[in-house]
Parts: sequence; structure tokens; C-alpha cells
Amino acid sequence: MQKVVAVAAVLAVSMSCSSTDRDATPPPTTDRSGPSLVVDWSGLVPRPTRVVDGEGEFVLGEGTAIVVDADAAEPAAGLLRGYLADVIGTENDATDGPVVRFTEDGVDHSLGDEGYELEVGPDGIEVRAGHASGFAWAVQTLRQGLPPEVHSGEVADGTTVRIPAVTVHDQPRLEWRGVMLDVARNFFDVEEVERLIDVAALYKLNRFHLHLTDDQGWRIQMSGYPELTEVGAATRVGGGPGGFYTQDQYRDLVKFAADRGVVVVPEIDVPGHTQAALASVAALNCDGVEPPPVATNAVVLTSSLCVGKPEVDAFIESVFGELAELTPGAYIHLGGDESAGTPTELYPGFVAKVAATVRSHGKIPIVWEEVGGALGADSIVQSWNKPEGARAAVDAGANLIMSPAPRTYFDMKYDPSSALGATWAGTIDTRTAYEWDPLTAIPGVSPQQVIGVEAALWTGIIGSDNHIDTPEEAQQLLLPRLLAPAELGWTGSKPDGWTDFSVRVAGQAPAWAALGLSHTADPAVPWCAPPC
Ligand code: TNX
Repeated sequence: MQKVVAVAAVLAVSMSCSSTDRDATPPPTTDRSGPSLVVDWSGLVPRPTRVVDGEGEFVLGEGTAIVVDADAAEPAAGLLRGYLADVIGTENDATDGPVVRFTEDGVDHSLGDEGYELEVGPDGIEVRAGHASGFAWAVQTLRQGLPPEVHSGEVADGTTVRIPAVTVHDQPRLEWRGVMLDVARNFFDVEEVERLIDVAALYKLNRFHLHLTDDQGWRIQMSGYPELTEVGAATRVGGGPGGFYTQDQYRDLVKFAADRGVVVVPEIDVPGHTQAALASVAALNCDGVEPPPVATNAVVLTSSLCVGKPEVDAFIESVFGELAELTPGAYIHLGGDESAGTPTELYPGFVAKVAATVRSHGKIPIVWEEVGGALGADSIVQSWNKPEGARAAVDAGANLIMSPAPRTYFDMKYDPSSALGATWAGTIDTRTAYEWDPLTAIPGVSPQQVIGVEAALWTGIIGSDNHIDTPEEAQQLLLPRLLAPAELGWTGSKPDGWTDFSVRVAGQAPAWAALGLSHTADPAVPWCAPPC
């Protein structure tokens, strides 16, 4: 089925500090009279697998149609339409003129689920992929070049965009490219989370891990236990107001992400990090009488569900069952970290039982490294601190996600002079976040068992009175550093790659400003002087 979804389009694509052609004269290949913008393909983050320059250019403007030949491309084409909304003119159903065409025809199947080809020639743009996520990433490649005016909706009428002919052939190196947001210590509303999911998608990160529960908050509505959000969502670190996602809001978040090629990975952390649950549901405590209050300080406590109690088993079945039902993605994270309050002899059996519950609902269990080899094959272990847990996990047949704190914990300060952030895992500037390789980070672990990399934004700053409670602070801690794991996961790093990478990172700043995103002016990055 062929559908024409758009219309007069002005796609403005301009990249990097060196792109200064905004005010260039109109292109010779068109008689359109408005201003023209020029695309520069050199600054993409992550760098695509292969970019081959072609001859000539495509001039995009009023009258350009977006044609969808593949059902799998509908969400991506819809997004492109949205990105261009402020510059698209009247409806155009004509397919005989210049088009941006989404098609599965002629796709190179070796590109896998996430790969795509983007071919720009004088007559139009063809986007080829075999799956929805490939189309999604192709659109983000196009979008990433949009000049600030287009992101902010400040394009003059009649603008055209000259896109140099190119063929981009692109696919990721690693299947798991994630970012975690701790919404338990500090709550972020749906709009704020969607904004961060959108940033993740812009850099082709394909997993958004929501740390939904902890000592300081329970953030997802559960119909079996309404107390969890009535009591457990009331507050946040520092004692300010809390919040939670209704099931409908959670479904919306998941859909928002899915349309962008991003899978939401929800985490309910058990048996430790559970004081918000213990405060809400008295029966989860061993004494069952006097539950502790929800924590409001940024410390890791020794809370634990009362492992072995039938009420705890019923709770696990209910909340993980409900979460699985709400979550179309393949994964559920069950935490398992820092459970100092759980009797050591009961801990491995308990996490194995929770993992069995997750599997019985058709999902793949993910755990933090403390669980080690307790779950065996068909599980994923997230390594953050000590190599022993990761080694035990791979010995037992599990796969690894690499989140080493000194490289990926973006609640750390950029440098010792940073106002915001912790230092327990050191300081992490963008270069430190870039110059390592997830595949070889743990000696003795085979690269085949490392499925990817994930950055983490914890929002209670351990060992400090300050904490992250505004969206701007979260953005400042993520940008620019988040681009490092994005590049490592998609392209990989070269030992001498920092200079090239850092220039491309610097070139993103105007887009962030236009999108209303804050960032940190990390001195490690060669920011260009405006206008750039
Ligand atoms: C460790 S990593 C934690 C979190 C803290 C974080 C602070 C992990 C599984 N647990 O509970 O918020 O450090 O950096």
C-alpha cells in the first residue's frame, strides 16, 4: 500500500560548527525564491558506518512529498512530518515530483533490524530499511542535521534546503544502547521523561531504562496495591513533592518511545531499595506492624522485603505480572542491587524466584551485578561496579550490559569544580565517558557476551545535600556526556578518535539550544563560538 503522507516540505539539514551557508544565495537548481539552507553530513553523532558522497544535490521545499511504501515506516514517516511541521506548506498528494520515499524494496538484509540506507540524489531521497527501527534511525539521521531554526520553528516562508547527494549505509555495532533515569529518588513528569526519550532517540540510543522504585519513591500505579502510590509516591529526596505515572501515562510513554525505536525497560527494584513499598504495604515487613516512613534522604539504606513471607510472594506475582502486562518490550529489570538487609542465605533463591515470575510472564529478566550467576542463561546482568559479579554472570551463561560507574554514572561531577554531582566513582568529563570500550572493559569476559552499554542518571546525589530535581539539571548532567555511550554503542571508539568525536559533539550545541535543552559547557569539548 502506498500512502502519501506529506506535503510541501522544507527540510533544513545543516551540521557542525563549520556550516555557515545559511544565508547563501538560492540554489541554481530551483526557481524557488525563499532563503536556502545547506546540509552538511560531516557532523553526525553517532558517526554512521559508511557515508559516500554523491553528485549534485536534492533541493527540498514546498511541493516535496513524503511517500510511505512500507507499513513499518509509518511511525518514522509520521515523525519526519512532525519535525517539518512548521515548515511544511499545503497538502501535496503528487508523487510525480520530488519525494522522500520510505521503502523496503532493495533493502540490504545484512543491515539487520536497526540498519538503514539513506540515499539522497538530485531527484529525491530514498530511505530503505527492513524494520521499523531502521526507518526510525534513518529519520533521526536526517533530523539531526536540521538547523536550529527548524527545531525551534523559526523558518522563513519559502525556505528551501539543499541536501548534498549522499549514500549513508548504517547499522549499530551493539544491540543494547541504553540510558537509565532514576525517577524514584526524584520524580520527572511524563513531558520531562518524553523529552529525554526524544534526546536518546536523536542519538540512536534504543533502550530507556526507568528506575521506577526505590527507598524514596514508588512511581508506577499498581491496581493490586493502590497504597504503593498513595503513600509511596508522596515525596522525593529532600522531602519535596513526589508523583507517579498512572498506567495510562506509562502506556503513553512506552508508545512515545516505541515510535522512536526506543524500548522502555522498567525496573522494580527488589528485595532491597524497597522502603517506599515497605512504608506503603505493612505486610511486606517482617514485623508487619510499624512500617518505616518513605525515605527522603539520598542514602542507600538497608531496606528489604521480608523474604520468605507468603504476602511478599503474592506481592511479587502481582506487581511483576501487572508490569509485564503493561510493557510490550521484551525486558523487565528486577534490581537486586545492594540488598544488605536481606539474609544472605535467602537472597539468591529470592531473586531467582522473581526472575522466574518475570519469565513466566514472557519477559527476559535483567538484574544488577550483585545477582552474579544466580539466574543463569537467558538473563541479562548489568555490570556497574565490581568485575566479580559480571564474571560469575557470564560463567553462568548470562549476557552483560556494561554500565561501569567511572564511565557511565552521569550523576558524577564532570570535574572537581562542578557544582552538581557526586564523586564516589570519580569525575567523568566527556572524554572520560568516550575513551573506553564496553567490549573489553572486563578482562576475561568474552566480547560475545557483552550486548551493550548503558548510561545511568541516578537522581539522589550520594554523600551530598544537593540532588537533581529539575529537568534542566538532569539535562545538564546528560548533555554532552550521553553522546559518548551513544557513539560507543553504535560506532565504537578509536584510540585516537577523541578529536573527531569532540568536534561533532560541539556541533550539536545549537540544536540543543533550539530544542530547549540545557547542557554543561564541559571544558573538554571544543565548543565553537556562535554562530556555528
Ligand atoms: C549506586 S548502581 C546505586 C544507586 C545509587 C547510585 C549513586 C546501583 C545498582 N545502585 O542506588 O543511586 O549508586 O551513584
